Formats: sequence, structure tokens, C-alpha cells
Amino acid sequence: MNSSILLIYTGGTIGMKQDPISGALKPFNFNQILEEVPEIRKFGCNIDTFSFDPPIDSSDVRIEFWIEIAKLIEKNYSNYDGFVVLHGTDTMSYSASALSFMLENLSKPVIFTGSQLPIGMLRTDGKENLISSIEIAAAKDSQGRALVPEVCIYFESQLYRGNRTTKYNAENFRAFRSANFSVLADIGIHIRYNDSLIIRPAENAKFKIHTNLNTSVAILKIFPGISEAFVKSFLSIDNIKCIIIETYGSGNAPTSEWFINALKDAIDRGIILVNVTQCHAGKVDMEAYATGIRLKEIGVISGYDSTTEAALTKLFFLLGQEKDTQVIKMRMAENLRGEITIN
Ligand code: ASN
Repeated sequence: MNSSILLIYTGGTIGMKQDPISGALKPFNFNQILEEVPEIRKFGCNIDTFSFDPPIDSSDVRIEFWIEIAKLIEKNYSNYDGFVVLHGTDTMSYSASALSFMLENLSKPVIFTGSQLPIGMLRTDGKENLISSIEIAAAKDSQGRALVPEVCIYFESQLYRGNRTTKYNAENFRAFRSANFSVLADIGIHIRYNDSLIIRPAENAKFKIHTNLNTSVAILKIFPGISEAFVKSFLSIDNIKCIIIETYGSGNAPTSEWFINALKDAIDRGIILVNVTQCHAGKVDMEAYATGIRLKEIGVISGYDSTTEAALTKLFFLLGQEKDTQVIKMRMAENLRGEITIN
């Protein structure tokens, strides 16, 4: 039987046109995309479209937007075999990470894609990204099950687990990287799926969405010369429940007494501190150096090999689910949607 795909247009460069006066790129009407890519009508599957109104530059993405996408997928879940979400690249990794936590027991593909050049331009990367994403969202095995029932990003011949990605390049067509996890599929003449890596829901596990997110999270990037006054005022911002500390290397930070004491004081006030490395690849290991051990001793928890995007949205999700700080800390150390490698 033919597949049915819902194409959800949220905005981003893929659907933008140049403003004739300023020359800057602005989101445009979605119908234009179908005009620009008449090829997608040739697919042997049924493709319906839904456009956010107004479409946005993804730098304007808000939590409400993720909730709308999740609800839209839930509402249409039984009518479609897969979903393709056209989204700006700037925050695509945040959105794909968030949706990976919000959609539980997913048995259908949700493929985020977009482009670096608008789809109306001759050298656009948008056409191939769109066409391959639809093909992947529609792909099924001999028993009719989706080949990749995960929240993914498809970009420039690679299919990534969404919550493992980061936007890495502002200019190159290969805009994303998944430094700590292999691609789920490589796309050339053939689409080669890495079956052993793909997560599938347990038999009979029911699909459900979580729309209760709590954004009381902040990110503290450390740097040489960071001042006591800055750290202390950052750690005392009202209503912050969790702070991601972007540390050096394998999870190291300064050992100055004032710094450690400021962090310890925050932990004593019930704030959860999560250690994520500033490095683009590799994992936090707070036992590798004395500078990391100090953090572990005072109760900073490891973010393992998580991207900042995944750690942030996982905290939004867990804070929305749980009140108990100990439970949240425990669940941060669990691999919920393939977002971290433990060991
Ligand atoms: N500013 C754009 C966006 O994220 C960038 C892009 O899509 N390539 O919406």
C-alpha cells in the first residue's frame, strides 16, 4: 500500500525569498514550495501539507511552537505513515531534540529538514533535502513497519538522530554534525540504513506526547578570566532550577575556592548542575582530572556525551514531568531517547 506523508512547514530558509527593499531573507508563503518542487507530486505516496501561519525564521522558535508540532503529529498520527518537518536550520537541533523527548513510543518517522539556500534558488540544497526526507519518512520494511521510527534530521546526504546533532556550519551545505553518534543512514545512490542503531518502540507500547515543559534552565559557559561577580550573579537568578555548565575538555573547570563554593552553594539551594563539555566531540568524565573530581565531589552531575541542545531540552522535559530533584538527577543519567552513551 502507498505511504501517506504529512509535510509540516514551519519556516526557515527553505521557504524564504529576498525582500526586494532590504535584500534580507524572509519567510514566504508555503504554496511556493510546492510550485518550486513539482517533482514531489511524482512520489508514489500521498503527501498532504500543513503550514504554520505565519512561518518563522527558526531563531524565533518558542516552546509553544514545539507543543503545536507535537499536538499536530498526535492529531494526525493514525492518518499518516510519516511526518516531514520543514524547519530553519538555526535552531533545528534544539527543536528535534525537544520533540524526541516530547514524542514517546514513536513508531513513525519524524524527519526534520530545511536548507541553507532558499528552494527557489538555482543552487538550492533544499530540493534534495526535501525529496530524500520524504523518501525516508515513507520507507517501510516488508511487514509494513517504518524503517526509522525516530525524530531525525536529514541534511546533505546524512540522516542523523535529531538529539545527537548540532548546527556546525553557518555556510556549508553540510550544516549539521553528530560528533558522538554514527549516522542512522547514509544517502548516495542507495539509502543505507544503520539498522542496528535505530530505536524502535516496544511491541504494543502506546504512542503518547508530553507537552508539559518547564524552561527554568540556564547555561553557564565557563571561560578563562570568568569573574566571581559574574558567576555569583548568574547562579542567583530567580526561579532557575537547573544550570548546564559548559566545561572544558572532559568536564573540567577552575578549582578556585570561590568558584567551587559558588557552585556548591547553588547545589545546596536545590539547583541541579549538569556538566556538559564545550568540546564538539567526546564525553564528560569527571574522574579523569583533579579539576573534574572537585565538581563531582560537590554534586555536579554528568551530562555524559550529550549535546547542549539535548541536555537543555531533556531538562525542560524532565522538569515538566517531575518535582523531585533526586528523580530528575537519576533520569538525567538514563538514556531516554538515544541522546547519551552511558560508558
Ligand atoms: N535563519 C534561518 C532559520 O533558521 C537559517 C536557515 O534555515 N538556513 O530559519
